Amino acid sequence: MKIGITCYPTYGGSGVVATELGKALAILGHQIHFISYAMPHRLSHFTENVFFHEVEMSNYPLFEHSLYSLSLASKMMEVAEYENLDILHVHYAIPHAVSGYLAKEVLKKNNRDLKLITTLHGTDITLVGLEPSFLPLVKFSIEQSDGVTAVSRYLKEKTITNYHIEKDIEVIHNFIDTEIFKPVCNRKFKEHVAPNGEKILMHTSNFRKVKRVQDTIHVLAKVREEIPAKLVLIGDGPERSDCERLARDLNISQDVIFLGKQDGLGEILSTADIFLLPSQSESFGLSALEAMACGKPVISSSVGGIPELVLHNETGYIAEIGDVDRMAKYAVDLLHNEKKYLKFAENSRIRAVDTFETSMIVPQYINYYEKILNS
Ligand code: GMT
Repeated sequence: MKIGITCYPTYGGSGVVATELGKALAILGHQIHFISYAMPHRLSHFTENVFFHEVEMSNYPLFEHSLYSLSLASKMMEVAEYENLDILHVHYAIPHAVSGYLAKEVLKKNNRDLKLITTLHGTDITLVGLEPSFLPLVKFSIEQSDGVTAVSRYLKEKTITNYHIEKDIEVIHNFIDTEIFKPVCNRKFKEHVAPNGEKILMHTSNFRKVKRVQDTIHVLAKVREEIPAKLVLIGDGPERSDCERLARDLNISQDVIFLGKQDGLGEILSTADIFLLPSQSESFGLSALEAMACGKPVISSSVGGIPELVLHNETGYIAEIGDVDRMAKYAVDLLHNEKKYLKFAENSRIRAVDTFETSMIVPQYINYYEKILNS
């Protein structure tokens, strides 16, 4: 198949999933054309069958604001036409599904039937898409897509109820390469972060409000009362300064290590003892899956699609949003009980490998593509 993939090229989970999907499809012999304003972050190396098309932005002085959605639609049309694409698969509805719809409709006039598939990832449905000015357009673009997938059952239900959509939505969970994300401890890093053998709590995110990163610092403050521990925070974003301030205010800044954005996450995650994901909203929680693949128990909030991934009392623990006391209790309980800890760690890795490995999920996308092409 010839497939165009559009996604955000930055560090977010939707871009990661889209890029890894494209790479996996290319290895299987499909021709993949990424269309975005920059090269997707995970596409750094040459891969056979993978092509990248950069969306050029018009900078005519009249346009005070970027016309990205239009430029994207034009590029989608161009690539679909000249590369003879069968499918345009857009990740994150806003604005990609609308641009895709435009491209599809224009091509239809030239008797070209380009199938549009939209994958819903999270805040495109649960937050941004609900803004009154966006809602009708998001609903329309979902309804007009030839196929729609959601990364969790939770997100599918939310889409149906929030947008009163009657369309069939296919749930295809996110996936991970468990050969890249696997337990490989980097001793040097561990000694650097926890020189006296302290336990390591870890969290990775884009530091947006929905991630509630501050909760991880409150959890550390409580865990430290019982066990020597450090907190490693990976990523960057709008809440980072506030988190740094909180660590100073609580007088634990020496035990909170901000690493900023990092590549080679697998090695870093492997040095953790427990991964924390206290989000306010999370349609899936790819970062938790990355930690689980590295054999780490996850302590998370009970929101969105996380319970489809983290099994309470098996691969980690789930607490109410903001209940940092309980999260800390769970962490201490696990860190005090080696047998239980090792069982949870093993369960996490097994769950990632058995249920969310790339080779289990990518065929679901291929089957779905075939179904849409034959519809
Ligand atoms: O929806 C967002 O805010 C961004 C998006 C992203 O690009 O990281 O995150 C969502 O998609 C991820 C990949 O499918 C999911 O793992 C995240 O749970 C989801 N984020 C939210 O629902 C907040």
